[in-house]
Amino acid sequence: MTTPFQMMADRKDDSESDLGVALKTRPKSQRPPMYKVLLLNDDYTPMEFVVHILERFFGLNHAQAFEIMLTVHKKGLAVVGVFSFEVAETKVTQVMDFARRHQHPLQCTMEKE
Ligand code: TYC
Repeated sequence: MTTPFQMMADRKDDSESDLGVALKTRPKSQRPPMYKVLLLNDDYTPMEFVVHILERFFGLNHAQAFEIMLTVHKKGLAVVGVFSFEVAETKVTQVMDFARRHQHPLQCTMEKE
């Protein structure tokens, strides 16, 4: 026969049961993957053109755009924003089309964060 005392002794407390299960069955993350948009340096694209692109397609003010352009110029590349796949792809296409139309070799790419 099981006594009430034994039944209480067999019950798992919250830290043993609930929390343990919660950790093992962690719900799948709902957040979609995000993509970094990268701007690459080259020797020919004018600095003012890059600043204009950063203002026009990435909504940066002049000071922010100039700072990121200088980072790309000095370091070789910089992340100019992080977006959903579709938005990142659109930004890359806009930049590449605009650069090609103006005959500058500027390169813009994206990579999963
Ligand atoms: N390096 C270029 C120059 O000296 C400027 C430049 C900056 C080009 C950033 C591309 O993504 C770039 N005119």
